[in-house]
Amino acid sequence: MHTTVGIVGGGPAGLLLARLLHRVGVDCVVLESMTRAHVERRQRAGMLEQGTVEALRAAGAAHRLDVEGLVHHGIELRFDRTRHHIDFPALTGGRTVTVYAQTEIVKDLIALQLAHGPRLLFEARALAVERPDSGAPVVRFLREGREETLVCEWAVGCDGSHGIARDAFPAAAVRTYTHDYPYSWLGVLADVPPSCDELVYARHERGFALHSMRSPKVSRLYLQVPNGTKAEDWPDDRVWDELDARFAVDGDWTLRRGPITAKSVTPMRSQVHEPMRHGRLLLAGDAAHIVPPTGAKGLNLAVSDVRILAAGFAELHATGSARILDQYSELSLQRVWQATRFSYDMTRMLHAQPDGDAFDHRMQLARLRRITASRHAAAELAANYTGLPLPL
Ligand code: RFL
Ligand code: PHB
Repeated sequence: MHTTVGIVGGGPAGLLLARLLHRVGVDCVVLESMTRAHVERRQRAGMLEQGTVEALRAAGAAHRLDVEGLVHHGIELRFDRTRHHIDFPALTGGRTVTVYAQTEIVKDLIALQLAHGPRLLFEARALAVERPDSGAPVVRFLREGREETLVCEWAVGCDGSHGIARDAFPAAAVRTYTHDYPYSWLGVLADVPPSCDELVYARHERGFALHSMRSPKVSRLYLQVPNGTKAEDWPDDRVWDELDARFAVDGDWTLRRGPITAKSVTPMRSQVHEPMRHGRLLLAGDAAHIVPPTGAKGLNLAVSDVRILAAGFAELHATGSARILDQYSELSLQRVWQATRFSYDMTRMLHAQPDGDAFDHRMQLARLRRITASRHAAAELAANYTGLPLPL
């Protein structure tokens, strides 16, 4: 099999890249190791930056998003039993964010791709990317028990944090930066209307809690839990009681309870692999970097990588110049490190330290009070949360 751009991984990064390339006439093939049903069911992100929404529109993949997506004008920070609204449009010159589940983005992109191309192969597991230094990298993959090859002009690894594309970088050419956090998130999905209009990020001595949503009928909630926690140790009543304790405020507010339909534990890690390009192999999304979910940046970063890549391939196709592709790693990493910093700061500011460090606790409160007291401090949070500009 031959193509111009061989894409490993059919998550949001790979699928969106394929769509954007198809729109500018660049041929590509997407190899996805899992089944369509599996990819469409994986519960992940929910909060989209404005630039992410614009990229999905540019890809012609926002018809349902524009109808069902919930536009949010801010978030709530909750601490000391008090609620504080951070008004994004007022602080950023009109920017907003949109709640629309990653599962729905993936469904929309898959439906488009299966109807209009380019080629998308499920249950096609890439084994290795070979010869990234040559003008024709090769992806070896396994399909229906047989090994096949995809010969391309460029290969893009969009295969997530456990992918194989990265392994094709020579060890001496890569530097990996990692920070592990001493806590995880227990996430639940519940068939109950959200108890709030905007996302609530709550800092509490018992630990962090987040109230998010998937639709007017479905709530998504998270609790900080110790590393190593098993979801089975958290029966539904315990989850709701703990959420109640952490979201408690002085004044009127009640958390609605409903049937929990999914429960999972996610560890928290920041990791960046540099560079994001080696020869004709480029990495995008979680394959190159992961952030803790507190800043809602993972999916948005995957999309910004893809926007830069798509601009690079469009330029190459139209003019023969690889100027943007040659700068891809530096351009993307600027934004990656800013999002890594923001996610780290949000995480550190909102989670209880397991060793109960009293000084740390006071620092967290001082940071939160500064954000709610100073327009400048709030504007800095709002600018990062709604998304920094693309460095293009
Ligand atoms: P994905 O989504 O992991 O997709 C990678 C795809 O590659 C496939 N694959 C392979 N295919 C072929 N051959 C191989 N050898 C392969 N190896 C892997 C996989 O099956 C998969 O389909 O990476 P991508 O596309 O880079 O997208 C990244 C996002 O999924 C991720 O950053 C976000 O979900 C992170 N995230 C959030 N991001 C946000 O922007 N806003 C949020 O609100 C947000 N909340 C979250 C999150 C992630 C979470 N978890 C579970 C980690 C909340 C949570 C709880
Ligand atoms: C989610 O809705 O899953 C979500 C929203 C915001 C975050 C993390 C997760 O910061």
